[in-house]
Amino acid sequence: MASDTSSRREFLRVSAASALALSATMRKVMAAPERPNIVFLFSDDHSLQSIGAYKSRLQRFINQHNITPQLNRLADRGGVFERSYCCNSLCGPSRAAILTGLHSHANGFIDNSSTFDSRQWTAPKALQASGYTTAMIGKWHLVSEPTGFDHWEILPGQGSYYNPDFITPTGTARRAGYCTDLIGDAAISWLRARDKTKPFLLMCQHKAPHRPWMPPERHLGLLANESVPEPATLFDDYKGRATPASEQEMQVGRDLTMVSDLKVRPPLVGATGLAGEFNRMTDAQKVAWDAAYVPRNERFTASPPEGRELTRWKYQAYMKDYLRCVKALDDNIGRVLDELSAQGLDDNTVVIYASDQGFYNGEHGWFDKRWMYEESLSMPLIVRWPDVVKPGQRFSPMVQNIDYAPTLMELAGGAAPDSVHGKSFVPILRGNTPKDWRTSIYYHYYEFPQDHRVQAHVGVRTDRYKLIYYYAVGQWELFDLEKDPQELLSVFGDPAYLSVQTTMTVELERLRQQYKEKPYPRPGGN
Ligand code: SGN
Ligand code: CA
Repeated sequence: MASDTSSRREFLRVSAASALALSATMRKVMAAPERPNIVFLFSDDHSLQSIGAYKSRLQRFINQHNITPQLNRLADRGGVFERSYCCNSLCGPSRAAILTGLHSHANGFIDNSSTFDSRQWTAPKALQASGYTTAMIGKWHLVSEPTGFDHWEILPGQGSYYNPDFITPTGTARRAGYCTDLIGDAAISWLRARDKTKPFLLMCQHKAPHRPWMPPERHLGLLANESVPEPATLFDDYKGRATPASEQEMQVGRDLTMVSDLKVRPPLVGATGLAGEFNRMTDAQKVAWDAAYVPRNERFTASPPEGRELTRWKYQAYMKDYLRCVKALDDNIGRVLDELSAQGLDDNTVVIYASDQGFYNGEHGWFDKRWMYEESLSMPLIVRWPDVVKPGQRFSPMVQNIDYAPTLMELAGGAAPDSVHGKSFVPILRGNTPKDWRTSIYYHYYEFPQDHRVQAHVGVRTDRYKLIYYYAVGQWELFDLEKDPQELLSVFGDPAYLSVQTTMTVELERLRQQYKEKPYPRPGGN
């Protein structure tokens, strides 16, 4: 009997144990998959040409000088979107499109004088409501206060590079240090202090490398003795295009005249404006700056360049400072990636890197953005998602910033409302591009004449062609991107392109209807 009892006891013990084990397995099988954390690393005006992971005229130079090792690391372990575009190449409008998934006319933030209507649906609000803990750190630029975030600390407007102010729900305070590093610090502090019972969304948004391209002290000497390769179009004559291209005010040679742009004191010939930035510097910072920039200043003063040589001189000054700011940005991308690793979060965190739009690094003779031409239409987009995105993958379907909100929703196990214009690119990340994925994108830029006199325009881009309409002046451009990737010769009106022109014009109208775009304004307003 004794043995009977003990074997019965043993049976009960074993069955109870296996029941427990089974229920644990069942729970695992039946539970919804764990929702990933999302880290959205973002920057301002970061061109594809200045990222080593993107093929470009500058790729070799960037990698030779190790400007973006951390972004390259992210790209090597994740995937790179090669056709990623904005819908309106300006700061606030791009950010509003990202949050809402809507084109500018529908989210109401059409240019930098708009105020974001924070009553509307945004992806961060929806993620927060679904149980994510959410944070917004850095450049916001949407005027109204952030909503949908458990934690936020933002720069006022454009913010400052040195000793910037930050606004938080409790007020505004100046922080000592360099803006890009301070945003990195704040992101890391939040990652450490966050509510660890919830999945998280961290939006870490840098000011760099926005004008006036002020590098940190540690990178002031970077590239000092190098010569940055010039673009083939540095001396573009703007022939072969509609008139707006020749009427802008964003030429490196002619329009980069501010002391803060060129860092020469006393002012460069024709220089205007002294940036408030210099006034925020400590004495020690000013000494470091003088040490770095006095030689540039002296060389300039001793034999001031003229004509094309002046353009070349300004191009070098601009590009070196731009790339020094990119280097500091890259340092801080790396710091956040290291923090994720240190917390053991790599496997279940989707890391996205993007910038609000691309930028001209001297192409067409320009700095700034705004145009629907390739350099400013393009946005860098790199996504790391272990076990889903194959390391080193390159994606070619066309995606747009209106797709980010639905993508964040799908990553978090939800979906964006039907009214949203964008589409989730999660299927693309998984390697299953939907058969009906878009074959054209719609674009609308509004802000004229502010800052750089770029005429308002709408346009459509397909795989091979781009049609642009400057509606206030009634002019068109059509580019064959395969034959003319630099967009130097519009073929609008060329009989050989008549059928392409018709197809593209019809497609532009179709997209305007699909997105319920507003009619073109009548000349003279209203
Ligand atoms: C500032 C810059 C412009 C830039 C706009 C918009 N001038 O006004 O060059 O186009 O911001 O940039 S600066 O002298 O103040 O630097 S955006 O990225 O915020 O849209
Ligand atoms: Ca910008």
